[in-house]
Amino acid sequence: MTQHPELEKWIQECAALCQPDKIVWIDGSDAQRDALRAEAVATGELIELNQDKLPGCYFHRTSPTDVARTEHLTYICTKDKENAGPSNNWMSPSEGYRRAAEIFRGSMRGRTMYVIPFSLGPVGSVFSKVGVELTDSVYVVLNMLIMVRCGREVLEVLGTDGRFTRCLHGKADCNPDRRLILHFPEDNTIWSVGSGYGGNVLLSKKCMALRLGSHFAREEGWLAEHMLILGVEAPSGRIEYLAAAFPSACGKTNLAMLVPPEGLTRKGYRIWTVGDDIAWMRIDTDGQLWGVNPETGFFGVAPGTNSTTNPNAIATVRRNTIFTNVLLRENKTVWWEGADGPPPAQGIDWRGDPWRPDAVDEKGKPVPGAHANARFTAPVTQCPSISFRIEHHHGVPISAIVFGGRRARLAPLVYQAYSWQHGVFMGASMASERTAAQYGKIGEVRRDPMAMLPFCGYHMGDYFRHWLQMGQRMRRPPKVFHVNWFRTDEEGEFLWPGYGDNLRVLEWILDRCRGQAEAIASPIGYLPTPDSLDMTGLDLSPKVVEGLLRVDRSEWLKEVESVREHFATFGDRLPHALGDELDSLHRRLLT
Ligand code: GTP
Ligand code: SPV
Ligand code: MN
Repeated sequence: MTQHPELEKWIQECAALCQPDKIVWIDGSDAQRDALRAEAVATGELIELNQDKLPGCYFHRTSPTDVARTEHLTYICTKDKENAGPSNNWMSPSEGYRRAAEIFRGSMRGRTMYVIPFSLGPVGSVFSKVGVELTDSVYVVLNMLIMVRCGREVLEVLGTDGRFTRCLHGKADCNPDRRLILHFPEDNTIWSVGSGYGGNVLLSKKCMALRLGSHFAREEGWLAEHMLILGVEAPSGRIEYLAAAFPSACGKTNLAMLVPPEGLTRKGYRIWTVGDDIAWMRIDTDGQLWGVNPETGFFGVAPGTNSTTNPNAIATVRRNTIFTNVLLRENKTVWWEGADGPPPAQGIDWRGDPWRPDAVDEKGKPVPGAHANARFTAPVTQCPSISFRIEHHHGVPISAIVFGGRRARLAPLVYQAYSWQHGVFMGASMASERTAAQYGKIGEVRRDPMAMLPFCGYHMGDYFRHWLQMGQRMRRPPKVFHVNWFRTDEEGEFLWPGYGDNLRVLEWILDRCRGQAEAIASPIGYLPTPDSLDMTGLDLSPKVVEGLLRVDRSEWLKEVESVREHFATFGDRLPHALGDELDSLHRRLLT
């Protein structure tokens, strides 16, 4: 199907290594997609869901040892170890290719190798980057058809000599001991073997759009970030856009699809969803930052999603959706913890075992029906709040950048940076409690700069420098903020209702960008005055509001020491400006 000799040669090399029985090109047509769905249902790779209730929807279970990204098996393979930095696992390119090739060799015998040409960003736009993923998983193909622009139109722009990222994926035996997710930025290549789970295998997503994307972005002077983008339409009709970086499973999808609460709906606010996970942002000819969502699908966390928390997500996943690792009900619909309605009396859990709501394990702990990191894959166009500008070649102008994480204590509901440089410091020092989106100890606080810890493909000291330089190149850089929806009281209950009510905070943020809302200067940044946040219709006591906005100096002094240790890990690649910001924060806390 291709006129591109280099692409053809690479496919032949990969085929020689993996030895598939046949090679099939993905053309992006509905007919081919339908045939692949039917084939996957026939082999049991997919289960067809109730087509009356969930038209076009399918269900897939990954292996129980393959349900989240495996960061400890993810490597950056640069010639010089230093360039991967302290936040990444490193392997030399030669060792990476050698070790992965041993696993790939012959692993596609009896299988088909699919060739998926795809574009991140609107095809033909200045943002667009082309990749080609080779995979032996139909599940991956069907997900990619939702997640990115695929097929013939991409091959056309690639022409006979266009640049593309080489993405090779093989399931092999899905054994964690024989699993590697390798990035070769110097070769524009990604190799992933031994997994069938989302972020490990949909190579357009974290692997290309972020780990390699961050390389492209630094070389070419733009930003590739783990951020949602949303537009807030004010009562006047003006739409302003924010980009927000929260670590995995910390609320990006939810915020991106926010539905205004009663009190603010009356004011006439409306939300437009641009993206829920990844933002690519460039400085346009007007000297301002403009961003796109390079993807076309949502790969969202299912548990906790219901008509109250995220009605737009519920409307989005009613059709043409692939559900992964949720609970299967007898009537071939799906359920997860925190879904609408009571749990079903019985069903088949994410492992494929019979399940009842009162099921407990050997230790007497309740057995969940869905995995905590169960996901839905759905086209963005099905979201009722989807922006009308998702195909716009310039993207949308970004007024504010928001950082956030899960902090039970410390960080107040919202605060604003004093400058771009202070904002970069806030991003570089942010931390969050670990979630189920990656393997590791849940709840442990870890530093996750710009929510990019697992996704920045090069030395993070250099990444911070790049952020600082971007600020200098912009005529009017976005204002920078930090939010925390997860502060708790002594009983461990969330102080803030979150979800739709987060719009109250966004309203303050955008008012600040226009120089309108009131604020008080505090040691950590500008804080809202208690009545500058619109709390109409919310029943929060003054004590709770005070609790949400409090800055505890002794806790922050401990934070300063902890950030100092974190910064020390970047050695002399940490820009001086960030050390200066830390010292300034320290001084402000002491006065
Ligand atoms: P990734 O797809 O892993 O990058 O995650 P994400 O950042 O898109 O997170 P998502 O929106 O899926 O939210 C993850 C979890 O956080 C869900 O269980 C939500 O219910 C919960 N959550 C989201 N927003 C809020 C909020 O405002 N308050 C509280 N308390 N929980 C929230
Ligand atoms: C995340 O973990 O941040 C996700 C899901 O968005 S994955 O695609 O697995 O990376
Ligand atoms: Mn994510």
